Parts: sequence; C-alpha cells; structure tokens
Amino acid sequence: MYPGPTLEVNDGDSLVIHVVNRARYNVTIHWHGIRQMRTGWADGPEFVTQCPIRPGGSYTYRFTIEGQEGTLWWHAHSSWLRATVYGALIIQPKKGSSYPFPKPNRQTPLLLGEWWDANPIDVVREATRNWGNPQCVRRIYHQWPAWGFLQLFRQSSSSPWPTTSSRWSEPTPPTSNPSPPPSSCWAPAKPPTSSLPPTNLPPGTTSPPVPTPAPKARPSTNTTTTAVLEYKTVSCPAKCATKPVPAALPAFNDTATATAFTTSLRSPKKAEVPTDIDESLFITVGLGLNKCPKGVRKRNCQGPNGTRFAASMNNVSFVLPSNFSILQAHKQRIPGVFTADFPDEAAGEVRLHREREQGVVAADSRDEENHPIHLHGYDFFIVAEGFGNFNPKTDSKKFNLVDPPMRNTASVPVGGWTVIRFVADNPGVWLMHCHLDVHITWGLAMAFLVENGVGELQSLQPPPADLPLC
Ligand SMILES: [Cu+2]
Repeated sequence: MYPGPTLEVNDGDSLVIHVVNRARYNVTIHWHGIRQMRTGWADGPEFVTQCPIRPGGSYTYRFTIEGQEGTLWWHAHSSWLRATVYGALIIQPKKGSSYPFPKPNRQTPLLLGEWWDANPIDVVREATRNWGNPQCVRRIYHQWPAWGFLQLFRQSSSSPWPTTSSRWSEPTPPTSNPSPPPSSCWAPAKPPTSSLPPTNLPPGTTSPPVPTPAPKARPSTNTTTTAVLEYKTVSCPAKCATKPVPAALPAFNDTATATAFTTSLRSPKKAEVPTDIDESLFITVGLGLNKCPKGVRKRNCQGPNGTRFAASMNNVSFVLPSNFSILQAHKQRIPGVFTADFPDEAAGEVRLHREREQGVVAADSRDEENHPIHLHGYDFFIVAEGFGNFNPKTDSKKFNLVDPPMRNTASVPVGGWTVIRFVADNPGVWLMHCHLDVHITWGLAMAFLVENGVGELQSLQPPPADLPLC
C-alpha cells in the first residue's frame, strides 16, 4: 500500500502499532510530531531511540496521544527510506470536543511524497562512498519536498485556513536543493508550495499558492509543482466544463512573499510561551566542504574541487552510533556511545534537566541553504525569525510572546535565523535535525538528553521487552 495506511485517532487514545519488517532493509518508524510523553522508546529514529528492526523482525510501538490534535504523519526514520514508507496520522479532538473551526463538510487527506529514480539505499551507499552530491552523481530526478507533507483540505464555505491553528503542525517543506551543486549540475526541481489553498473558493476556480523562499544565486530547474482542486459540492454550471485556468504564480524565488506568509502564522489564541529561560542555546546550522582526507582516492571525494560535502551544527558533524541507540546508552550507562559536551566542544548531546525552559536560536548565516529543523519529542513556539545575523539585543524586542505558532519543525531561512522556545518537560533523548535526508547523513543533527524529573510520572518508562537489538 502506497502511501501507507492513514491512522485516524482521537486525542487521548493509546496506540499499539505492530510493525513487521517484510522488506530487505532495516527500518524504524517515527510518529512525526507526536510528543511521546515518557515513551521515548517509541519515537523511532534509528540509533537514537532504538536499534533498527531487522528484515523479518518486528517491534510494537506503544504510546498515548496527550493534548495533541491535527494532521501529522508517520514515516520510516532509517537511512533514506522515508521516501518509501509513510502515511497520514490524523488526530481528531477528544470525543465530545471539536477543532477550533467550523466542522467541515468533508475532509480529504492529501499526502505529497518524494520519489527517486533509483533505490534510495543504493543512492545513500554511493553518497557515503564518494561524498559528492547525490543528485549529480546519480543523475537522479528528485522531487522535493518529498518528505511527506500532509494537509487536510476542508470543504466548508466560510472558514479560515486551518494553518492558522497552532496544532496544525505539518513539517515545513524544504525550500531548496540539498547541496550547492557544482555549476555543471542541475539542482532538483523546485518544491511545490507549502501553503493550503483557501477553502472558500467558488467551484471551478483555482487558488494562488504561496511560494517558498528559494536559495540565492543557485542553479535551479525552476519548475513548480501545481495542482488544480475541483470542487464538486455544488451543481456545476456549463462554464465549469471548461478547463480551469491556472492561477498566476509568484516567482519561484519570491522570498518576500514566502516570508510574509510564514511570519503571518499565529496561534489561534494567547499561547503559554515560556518567558523564564534557564538555558539559552545558540546553534549555527550549515553546509560545508571538507578537504579530502590524506590517502583517500579522488573518486571518494566528489564534492567541488575534490572535497567532501559536510553539514554541521556549531561546526560539528553529527554521527549516529551503530552498536547501541543513544537512549539505550544513556539509560544503561554504556560508555563510548555519545558525548554530552555539545555545543561547547565535540559532537553530541545537550544534557537538560526536566522542567527547564529552553530558548533555542538556530542561526543559519553560514550558507545559502534553507534548513527545515525538526525537533523530536516536543512542540515548540517559533517566537521570531529574520535575515542576517541574529542580534540578541535588538532582535529579542521582536519576539512574539503572545500568540506565536506552535510547531515541530522550523524552517531556518536562507542566511537568516529562527528563535524557538520550549519547556524540557519530556525525559528522553530527542533528535533535532534537518529534515533533508542528505543533510542528516552529512551531519546536520544533534540530540537533547532530557533527564527524568521527580517520581514515576516525570520519568521515562522502562524499555519494552521487544526493543530491537543492534
Ligand atoms: Cu538541511
């Protein structure tokens, strides 16, 4: 079945999902946007909260949805297999309550996905052998934004866009190709737009999408994916029979329009934004090039001018362990699996204590790439974003501490910055990473290690008996 089955549940439901791996490759499943309160073992990222499920193996994910509603998705979180296994995860409000907008006549989940003209496992193998640009090396046609972007379309006639609800925490689509390609190389197709069309259009009309910001001065195929929605809810007059005229689209690199859209998003009511900050982190994210290591053959360094592509947070490239998951290593005190001195020195984790409020600035002033940064285990508020270097003195005055949008993914703009805040109230190990697969492979990730609080209800549950071993 492709895409995978839609999970439709209610807030407050407990889920038990048996995953049986009938594929040829290792796999894990991540429930994207689910907070996994005390159930970090069910979060899914391979080698972070669990070892992969081997071919023929199985694992049962058990978690409860607590205080979340809206449209999320689930996907493989192993190697680059997200493109192959994913589906919608729709959380209806608790029985007896409703979404903060009028009940739609009908709801249809649309799942946009990514595809490759090759086996993604072959692609990643080659990419980690030659450290070049996978798009160039394999001449792969890669349709961003791929990575499963889901929205609910509603067909009511007078309601506002659902994206203005704080709980509609769809991922922010990537807005550019995964790496600066050499000039001989085409960038992949431009992503389709990230916004929802308004749902109050008369039948037979089309909606203008909002562009996503494009990289600066980057070769691009400059193609935009569009779709026409045909509303069939009312009887159609004769003129409907004619083909719809596509709406005039903004330019593919119309960053101003895109920014105006994303920065217009708000929570539907006053939000409880943390104001008492215990830890303030400044994290730079970016792409880079490493020199070819001594003694390594040229064909294993196929970045520009014989280099290797790399990505980092605070100039440190994250490397996944392969023998234990970080969560296992943390709980069972297994040494040598991770270090806990990020962001000061080496790669790894930030150790936090429960109930500490966080202010995190992700700055992206190093390169011209937009990175959709996804945080596991938490929703956060995006209190501000901007271009250029972040200035704590002047930019903090622009923070929206009243009704900022609540998300699980923040797009750090090209050459700009984003400030997020969250309360570290969920013990476990939580990956924060760029949602472009190739950027994780190159090292654009870190993990928060959040300690238990007081008592059982503030502590991570024990690992399930069927937790896969490496
Ligand atoms: Cu990225």
